[in-house]
Amino acid sequence: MPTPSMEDYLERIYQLIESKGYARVSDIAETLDVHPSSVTKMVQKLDKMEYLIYERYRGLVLTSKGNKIGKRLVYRHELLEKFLHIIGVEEDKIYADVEGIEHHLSWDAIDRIGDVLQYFEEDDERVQALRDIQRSYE
Ligand SMILES: [Mn+2]
Repeated sequence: MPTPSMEDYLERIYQLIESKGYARVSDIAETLDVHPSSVTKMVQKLDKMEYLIYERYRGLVLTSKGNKIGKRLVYRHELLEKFLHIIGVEEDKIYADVEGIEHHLSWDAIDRIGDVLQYFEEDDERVQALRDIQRSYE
């Protein structure tokens, strides 16, 4: 199992490859706000664990195992953002909240949160009913 920090890297690498077609150490360092030497170290570790293949001058590619987990991690992040949004969390708090909780929930909890998200997405009246409760506390 990847550690929370490894999960952050795999999530970011997957996103970079999705959007740009490649993930360079410098891009990973910049978007995660860490020193490039830390990225190199972590990338070597992820290579050993067979999440990716890293070649110093050619960059890195995710293995199918790395790609699969990267995809799940991005899905999890996006699901939690949608969930916090629909339950009415202030927009400027959502990203940091997701970064804070995403590594600490079981996949079972993620799936159940997905159920609640679907429950609200299926019927806007449910969202409005929730807003009514929230307004009643103001
Ligand atoms: Mn994240």
